[in-house]
Amino acid sequence: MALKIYGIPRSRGIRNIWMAYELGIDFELVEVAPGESGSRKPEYMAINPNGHVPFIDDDGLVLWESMAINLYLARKHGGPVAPQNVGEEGQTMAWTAWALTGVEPHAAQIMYNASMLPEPERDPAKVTAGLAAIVAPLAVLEAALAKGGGYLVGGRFTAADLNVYGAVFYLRFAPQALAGKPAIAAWMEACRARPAAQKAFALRGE
Ligand SMILES: N[C@@H](CCC(=O)N[C@@H](CS)C(=O)NCC(=O)O)C(=O)O
Repeated sequence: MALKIYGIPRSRGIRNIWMAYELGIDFELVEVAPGESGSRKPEYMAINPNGHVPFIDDDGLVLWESMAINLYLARKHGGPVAPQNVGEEGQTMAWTAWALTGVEPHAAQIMYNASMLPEPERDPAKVTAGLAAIVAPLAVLEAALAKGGGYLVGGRFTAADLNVYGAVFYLRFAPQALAGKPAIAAWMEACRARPAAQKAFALRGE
């Protein structure tokens, strides 16, 4: 088996597992937990000096960054999830960069401070700030989905949707952020209902 995905389903690795299932490719999941018990161990840092998961080794080609990995896998294996032309490729890269810069930092701040951190370490002011910062990007996403027939690129589910979903998904800890956003709600439901998504999230028991 050529492709190895390092990480666990309860990490950003879920994005790559989902993509591998979308593409119908075989992979080996090498379970490395985030942090001291896994991704910060010297033997793992030797292959990914960032100390993060996910990470892939595709027959000797190594990559980190979950969303870049998805772009690579889609480009390599093709099919409807992949960009079909240079225009779609540009749009997919734009949505991916947008998710990473405009959504993920705020959504992660909300997720950590609303739920993931031990209670004494949570800062409600950071949730409030994150919610304020996410208003404008979510308005952009809502309008794009309403205009694009429910998906971001080419009127069908693609790597752009998977990558953006990967960041917007963090807002499940603050459902008020998504209130009054029917296009986003329908899109999230459609993404999550995909057989590949169900198979991936089942690995998390979800
Ligand atoms: N931008 C990176 C972020 C990777 C990242 O921060 N991963 C987390 C797990 S979701 C991690 O490995 N944290 C453990 C650590 O930094 O020690 C990506 O999307 O792959």
